[in-house]
Amino acid sequence: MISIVVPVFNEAENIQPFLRDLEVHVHEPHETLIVYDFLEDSTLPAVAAMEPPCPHVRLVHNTLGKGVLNALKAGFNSSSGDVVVVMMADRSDEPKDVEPMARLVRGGADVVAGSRYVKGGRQEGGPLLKRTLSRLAGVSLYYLAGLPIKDATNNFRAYSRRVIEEIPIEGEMSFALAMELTLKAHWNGWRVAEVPTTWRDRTAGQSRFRLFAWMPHYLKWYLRALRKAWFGGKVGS
Ligand SMILES: Nc1nc2c(ncn2[C@@H]2O[C@H](COP(=O)(O)OP(=O)(O)OP(=O)(O)O)[C@@H](O)[C@H]2O)c(=O)[nH]1
Ligand SMILES: [Mg+2]
Repeated sequence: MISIVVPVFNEAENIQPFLRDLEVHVHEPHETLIVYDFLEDSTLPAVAAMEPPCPHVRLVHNTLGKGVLNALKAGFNSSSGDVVVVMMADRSDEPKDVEPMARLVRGGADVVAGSRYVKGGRQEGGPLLKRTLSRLAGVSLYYLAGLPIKDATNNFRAYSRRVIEEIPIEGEMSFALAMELTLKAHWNGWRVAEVPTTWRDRTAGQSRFRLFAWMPHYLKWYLRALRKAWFGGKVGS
């Protein structure tokens, strides 16, 4: 089964079309874990109001603490699939890519990234600075650190069960989680792969991405990756 982990924060406007679209594109057995932080979240009544009800949906209350990283951890803890896909509720990620990503995991990859920076992948919209830094990070880690994918920062990813169960998460906040898990899997010698994807900026609801507050978290993993590649496995691991 594929567990699709979706963190949500007041996604009332997006959640219904998001879930309907997912059901159109994901035919394999799956569960969709909608992870919310607080009972007043506007996403909850919007899910409850779906007629007919959306199948395969489970609401998960994140009680580990506020924020996306805790929400993702809570989703991982409640997931039971052999493949765990992280996806956003704001319709930025393409549901049609979920099955091809899961297929690669089942074929032996431990991390499969939805990749905007390869042929066939695209990024549409979003703040220029964020886009530029993300692309620079991804492409430079590919060429300078030997990471076998070009998109290090996109959180649209499929993970194998052993990534979820065996890789300890050190990060304390932010979406740098995708980078942390991907690098650690790579350092373990596990297979990391990518599929082209198109990321589109949200058209409804509000972004909560905190570029400057989260930058140090991304930078920490970025520098660790360069140190490892240049000075060997023991430094800064
Ligand atoms: N549970 C939980 N989910 C969150 C939180 N912040 C954001 N999310 C959800 O995480 C997903 C991505 O959040 P966004 O704020 O769109 O951030 P992003 O997609 O990385 O960045 P942009 O879309 O470029 O702004 C969405 O589904 C949000 O609803 C949070 O504090 N808690
Ligand atoms: Mg978003």
